[in-house]
Amino acid sequence: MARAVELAAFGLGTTSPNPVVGCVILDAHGQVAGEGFHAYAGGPHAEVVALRDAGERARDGTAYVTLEPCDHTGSTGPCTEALLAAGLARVVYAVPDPNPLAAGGGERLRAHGVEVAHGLLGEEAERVNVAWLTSVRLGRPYVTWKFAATLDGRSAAADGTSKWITSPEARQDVHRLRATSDAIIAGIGTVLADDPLLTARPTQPVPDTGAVSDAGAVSDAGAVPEKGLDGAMREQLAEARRRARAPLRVVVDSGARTPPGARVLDRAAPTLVAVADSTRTGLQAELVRLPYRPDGLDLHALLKELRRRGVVSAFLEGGPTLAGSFVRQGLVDRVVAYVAPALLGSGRAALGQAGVSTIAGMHAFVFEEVSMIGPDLRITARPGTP
Ligand code: AOF
Ligand code: ZN
Repeated sequence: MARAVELAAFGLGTTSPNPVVGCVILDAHGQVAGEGFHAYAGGPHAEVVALRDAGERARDGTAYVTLEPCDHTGSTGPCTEALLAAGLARVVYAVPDPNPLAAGGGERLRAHGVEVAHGLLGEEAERVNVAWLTSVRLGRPYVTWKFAATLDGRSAAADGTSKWITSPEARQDVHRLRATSDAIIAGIGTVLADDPLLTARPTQPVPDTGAVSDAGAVSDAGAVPEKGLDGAMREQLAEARRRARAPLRVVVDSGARTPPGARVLDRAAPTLVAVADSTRTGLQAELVRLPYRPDGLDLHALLKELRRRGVVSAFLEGGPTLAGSFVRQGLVDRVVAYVAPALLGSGRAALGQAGVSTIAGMHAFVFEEVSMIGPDLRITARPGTP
């Protein structure tokens, strides 16, 4: 199952709106007979790739799958049927499928005499697929808020200058995280102040599954992503990359103040500008109109719309005000902080108003991972209490 989780991670960044799934098949003697992962939506499921690899050796064998095998006909046929046809004796899956359309595979297999078990390495399999699982369970994309700050938590100096707080290595790491996201969100404040491109421009291969099997939590610069994949899976990965689309850029801009010449509107990637439903504008951009609340655009409505467009993972950057709104509304699933070894003592805080006025109202997080990226720290945390 550990290998299946590792295989699943090869799909990070290319499977949306589908999950990442890995599968390993052992023959009747317990020897590895086949391996597979799901590489792109519309492509074969992990189980089918592994069954093809195993051929006749799958008979009376065991399949280890990170997600409950599907029992539906979507863009491909049900994996339950494929597993039954191949004559598997046992199927072990890590996480039940929360998608009501596809669930029930475990029961179906059992009903046909296959020995079924689940829960093995559930936490690991959950972690690698957390974005998709969250998007299905909550009906909205998984949101990662990223910021860069000094040791004293400031993202800009008193005069507003903010460029290059963190190192080139940290910025490169951000590009890799962007590349494994389906959408990159920024507020109008950031667009006006920095005129960012909001595109993913990684120089290292993506996804890099070297160390951390987390949704987009990639590290170990320079690792060869295809390492350990046989020919068929390499082809799958190559096909997935050919089909990969640039992340959707989203500007939260209630008053439609995005300048027509803003770089975020260039042709490098699609862009969506979210405006208040009452805003009148001639802005030449794809607009989505959302209800306006006293404290800004309805972010739940924004996320719902993004999910409708197939966004499973969203990367929130740029703008302490917008980040504060997301945090206040409980819409941040993960924080990735790049912390530079420097002090400012004054200047803009990384996070704006987040609805907290007393310590009891603090938003509690638990640290998940910490590593050095060049001279900086990268810390990831998720909501919760230890
Ligand atoms: C995948 N890959 O390896 C497995 C999935 O539209 P389809 O046919 O691709 O089906 C997508 C659903 O199938 C998906 O939402 C999930 O519930 C289930 N399992 N999906 O994309 C896989 N095993
Ligand atoms: Zn399937």
